[in-house]
Amino acid sequence: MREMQRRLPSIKSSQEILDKAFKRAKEISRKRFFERDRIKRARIASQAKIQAFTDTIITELDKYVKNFPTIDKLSGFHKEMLRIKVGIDELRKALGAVSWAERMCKKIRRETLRKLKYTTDTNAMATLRKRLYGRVSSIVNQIEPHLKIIKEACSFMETLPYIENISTIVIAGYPNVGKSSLLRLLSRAKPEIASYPFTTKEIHVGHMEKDERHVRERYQIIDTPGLLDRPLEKRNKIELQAIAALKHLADLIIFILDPTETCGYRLEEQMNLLRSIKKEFSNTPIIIVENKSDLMKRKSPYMKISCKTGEGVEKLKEKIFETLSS
Ligand SMILES: Nc1nc2c(ncn2[C@@H]2O[C@H](COP(=O)(O)OP(=O)(O)OP(=O)(O)O)[C@@H](O)[C@H]2O)c(=O)[nH]1
Ligand SMILES: [Mg+2]
Repeated sequence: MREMQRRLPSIKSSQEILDKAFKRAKEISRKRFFERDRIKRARIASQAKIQAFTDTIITELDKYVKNFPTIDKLSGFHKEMLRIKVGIDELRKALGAVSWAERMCKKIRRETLRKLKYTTDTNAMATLRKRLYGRVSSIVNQIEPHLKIIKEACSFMETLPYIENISTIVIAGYPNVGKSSLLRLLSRAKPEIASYPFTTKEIHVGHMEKDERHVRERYQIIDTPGLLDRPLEKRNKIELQAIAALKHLADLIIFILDPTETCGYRLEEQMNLLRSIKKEFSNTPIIIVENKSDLMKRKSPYMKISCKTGEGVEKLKEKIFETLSS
C-alpha cells in the first residue's frame, strides 16, 4: 500500500491540462523550421504544433489511467473505503471516461494530420489546426467531473493509514466512550481525544509489542469512529469506516462500554450495539471492557478499566495477548 501511495498520480483539472498543452504548442511557434518551400514549411510547423498539443494531453491522461491502482487488486479494506468515500462504480466510470478522452484525442489527431498532408493552402492549414484545438478542448472539458472524482479518490487514498498484514485489534464502541484514549494507552499513536461525540472521523493506527523471551511480536491497533445503534443502511460515511475496519481488518475486537453514561448515551443503547456487533462479526473474538472505572464500577462480568488512571490496562493487555495467541 505504501508503494502504491507513492505512485498515485497528481491529477490536473481540464483547464490546467489545456493550459499546459497550449503552452507547449506555443513554444513550437517560436521554433524555426529549415525548409525552403514555404508551403512545406508551414505544414511542418502545423504538424509540430498539433503533435505537441495532443502529446501533452495524451501523456497526461495516460498517466492517470496507468498509475491509478487497479481497483480489483486493492485490499478489501481499501476497496471498501473507496466505496464509502467515492463509490467504485463512479470511479470506474471516471477512469473509463479518461481513457475515452485519450482515444478521441488520438483519433482527431490522426484525421487532422491526414487532411493536413493534402492541404496546400496555409490558411486552410491554420483552420484545420484550430478546429483540432477546439474539438480536443471540448473533449477534455467534458471529462472535468470525472477528473474531479479521480482526484478525490487519490487524495483520499493518500490520507489512509498504512495497514500492515499483521494481527490486528480493532477498538469499537459508542461515541465518546474512550476508544481513542485506549489507543493512546496501548500504543504511541496520538489520536485526538475530546469530550464530545464523533471526535474521531477516520481510522487511526497504532502498534503494540509483546516482548517475551526475546520473541518480539508486533500487533496493529486500530481506533475507529464511534458507532450508534442503528441499521447499516442508516449509518453515515464516518461510521461506515469503522464497520469496514471491523469487517476487513479485525482479528480481535475490543468493545468499550461506558457504564457511567458520561459519554452521553444510555448503557442500554450501547448494549444493543454490542449485540448487533457480536451478531455481525460472530467469527471474530471480542473482548468487552467497561471504561471510566475511576468514576464508577458496576457489577458485571466484563473487565473494568480506566483510561484516566490506567487501572486495569495491564490486565487488558494480557488478555489481548492471550486471546490473539489462542
Ligand atoms: N473519567 C474518565 N474519563 C475518560 C476516560 N476515558 C476517556 N475519558 C474521557 O472521555 C472523553 C472521550 O474520550 P475519547 O477517547 O475521545 O472517546 P472516543 O470513544 O474516542 O470518542 P469518539 O472519537 O468521539 O467516538 C474524553 O473527554 C476523555 O477524557 C476514563 O477512563 N475516565
Ligand atoms: Mg475517538
